[in-house]
Amino acid sequence: MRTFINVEDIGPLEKALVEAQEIKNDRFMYQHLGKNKTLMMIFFNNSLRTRLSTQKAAMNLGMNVIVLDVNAGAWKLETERGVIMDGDKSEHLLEAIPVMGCYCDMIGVRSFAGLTDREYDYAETVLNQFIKYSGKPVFAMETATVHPLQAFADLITIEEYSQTLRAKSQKPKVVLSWAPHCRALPQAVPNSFAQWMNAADVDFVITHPEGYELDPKFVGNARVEYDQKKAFEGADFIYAKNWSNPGVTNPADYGKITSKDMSWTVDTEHMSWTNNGKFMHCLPVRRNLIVTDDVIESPNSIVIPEAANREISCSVVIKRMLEAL
Ligand code: AN0
Ligand code: CP
Repeated sequence: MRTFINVEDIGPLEKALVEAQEIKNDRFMYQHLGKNKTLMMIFFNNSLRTRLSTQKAAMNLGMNVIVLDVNAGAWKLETERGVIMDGDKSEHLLEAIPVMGCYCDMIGVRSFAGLTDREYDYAETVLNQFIKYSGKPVFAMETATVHPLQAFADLITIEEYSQTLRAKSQKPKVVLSWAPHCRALPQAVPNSFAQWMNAADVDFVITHPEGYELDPKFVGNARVEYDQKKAFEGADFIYAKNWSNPGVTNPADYGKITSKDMSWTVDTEHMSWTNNGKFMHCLPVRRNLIVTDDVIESPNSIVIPEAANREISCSVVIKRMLEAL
């Protein structure tokens, strides 16, 4: 595997899930693969889980790890070509990337959407420059439009909590629900979640206020239900997330907050509509905007085991990349 961006990159999901459980049972079984290999993690944005779980996964696999926070100590980077660089940016990404590639065997990139230029964000301009100019395998640690390490961890978690249903040959009903937020957030998490759920063996529904339609390439064949209550009925998993307006129905709304409707906050009444459903969120989460204290603290909240599975999803991804070096 040379890149990890979309669900197709991991190949058959059943195989990836078996590998995930194998690694979860013995996290150090592939320790020999990473000997004398170096992972470079590059952060253009903040992180808690991705930073820690990716480093942990790489260490489990015997790798050395270098972490660069671009905005904390590196030269400010220009990303556009053709710019006269007489401002505060001392270095161009087009030199910085191949230089970074010289010092490692594999690169993880976190670079969020700017949320001002839809075309630039959806072209994955920064990620694609890393792929093109670093000369190394590259995986997304949340880029402009995708967060596949999260979606893979979410799938692992859903499968772990679906064993009773699977034993009865039933599919879990999984609902991705928009929820209100005070800041404009990217669409990467819901995009990848939708892409992975469409590929998985689940009954998948997306619910959000009108105007918040995700990009059709991620929605695929998913059912979109604008009535949140109808969507939640009979759900086994509620996956809450805010995203800013994707600009699909109205391009001028791209990256904007066009609803702050607090009736979408997931509370105990919302959860009572479900089939004793589990509550999921990628974290970080703002309580009492996305979800109430009661719901996130309830026994049905699986946000912590979900976060724990980030180490597992990342271990599978790095292992596959090491095998292909
Ligand atoms: C980011 C987002 O919504 O994409 C990261 C989530 C993993 N969240 C925030 O910026 C709060
Ligand atoms: N879920 C997730 O990616 O969290 P961080 O932004 O803390 O890495």
